[in-house]
Amino acid sequence: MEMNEAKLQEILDQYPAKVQKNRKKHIFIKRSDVESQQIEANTRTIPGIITNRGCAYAGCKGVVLGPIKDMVHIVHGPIGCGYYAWNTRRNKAKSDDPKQNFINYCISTDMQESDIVFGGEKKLAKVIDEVMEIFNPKAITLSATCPVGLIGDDMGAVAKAAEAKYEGVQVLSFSCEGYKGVSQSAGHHIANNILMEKVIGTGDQEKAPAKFPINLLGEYNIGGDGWEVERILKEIGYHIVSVMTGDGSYEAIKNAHTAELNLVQCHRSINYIAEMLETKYGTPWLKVNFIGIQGTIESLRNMALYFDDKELTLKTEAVIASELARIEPIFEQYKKICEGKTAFCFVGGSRGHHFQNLFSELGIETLLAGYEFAHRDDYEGREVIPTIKTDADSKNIPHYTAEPDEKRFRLKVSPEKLEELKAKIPLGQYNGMRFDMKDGSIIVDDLNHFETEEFIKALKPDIFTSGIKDKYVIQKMGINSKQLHSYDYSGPYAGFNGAVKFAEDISMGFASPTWNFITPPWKNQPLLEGTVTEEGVA
Ligand code: CFM
Repeated sequence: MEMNEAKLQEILDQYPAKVQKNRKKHIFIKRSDVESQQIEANTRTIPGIITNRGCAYAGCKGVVLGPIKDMVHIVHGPIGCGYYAWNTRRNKAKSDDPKQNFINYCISTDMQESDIVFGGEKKLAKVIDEVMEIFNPKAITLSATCPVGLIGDDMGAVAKAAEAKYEGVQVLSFSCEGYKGVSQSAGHHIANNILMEKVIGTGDQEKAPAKFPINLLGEYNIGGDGWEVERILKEIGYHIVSVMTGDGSYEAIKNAHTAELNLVQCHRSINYIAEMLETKYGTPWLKVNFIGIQGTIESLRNMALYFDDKELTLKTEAVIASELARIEPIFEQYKKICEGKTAFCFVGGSRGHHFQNLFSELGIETLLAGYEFAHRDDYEGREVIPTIKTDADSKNIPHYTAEPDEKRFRLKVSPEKLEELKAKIPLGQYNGMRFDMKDGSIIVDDLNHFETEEFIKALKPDIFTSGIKDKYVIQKMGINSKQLHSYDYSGPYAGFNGAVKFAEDISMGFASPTWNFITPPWKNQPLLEGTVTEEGVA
């Protein structure tokens, strides 16, 4: 069955009128014969609808701060919120100095009723003392959960007192209470602002120690993705100043100002820092996508165009050629299993788009895609940003504006060269998901469980890549289901090796005999429904 406006309406008709009016704005069928297709995004989920979103605290602590390995991250709140501090996201990290790698620890103030009634500041200060005694880190983050904001604990004051007590230790406080936004997206922004204001640029280095220095932004090393990207970049000859934030290091991030180019993988979670780095230090950012073989190749070639160095360009091509020669024969084998299949790809804020590359390389067509918490620009392209209205929810994010750094601001390329490059490569730019999808495919924002079931019944995809909350429901419907948040214990899926690993994993899913033991609901339900009336069958 194909989706069209009438069939979409049939699904929506099952909602109460008010809900239908709301959800209609979050769904559209791709058409290339119209110039723009606006979607509503980054707005509140209707209460009672089973959504897959997380909270602002999850976005701040869980996503952006958590992967920084040489800081201790303290969660101020009840122990339940510690779930997002518990490494379920699989952002891996290794360190040359094992005493400064705290990635495996989950630290919570474990607020109890008495702390809620009498205040939790003392308990937080005590936890900082314990952390200093046990781990002796150079820096600490404090992340607020909902009750902290509700009772009015002054975390900033506790952080300041701790900095006075432990000289040279930076203690950063993040007001990222879950309710500060409609999803984890607000938490990304809160974390970005404070990292930019208080960490980036505090290192003493004036110049990177090697040629072609870059920062890799929005790469969280899920299942080792960042390591695979680093492997390729290092082989070509790039110097990676810092990664934000997968396997990231506080010490390295302090010197991020020394890079000559910022790469942006997940723009949703980190485009704020990318923009501010350009304003403050004059360093442009390049949108990359290391998911998929062609995406990786294109990103590498764009980087070479930016640096415009003969040797680097030759090395880029040599690495691409040798990697392709190695992986293509294996990839082709998996392609035979995957070709002709169909997919739904619904993930947080950028993977719903990024992974479509890999699907199409394997001959799989994406019928439906979307994001949990993206903004309109992720669907429609970065140029729509000025037209996005700020609502009350976005005003919860403390404002921060970066200014050019008097000493360190330096244009990395001349304005003329920048314009010339912008015509060739995505500098300071990304396209929305809409542009890469076929006509007739469905784009859904904040897909919920009801719609998930309805779209599956209507389109019966062969594979559904999604998150933890939806994965098992889908699997029980008999659909090969792959989790793209933590990669179901597998990975990496980025770069050349990652593309092969992904192809292998989903092929295994297709070939599994498990599906013979599951009867999808529609096989037991009549496809046509009718009623007997006096006039006969209607
Ligand atoms: Fe960026 Fe991410 Fe994503 Fe994200 Fe996330 Fe994630 Fe994600 Mo899960 S930072 S927006 S908040 S790519 S944890 S590593 S997989 S929802 S699509």
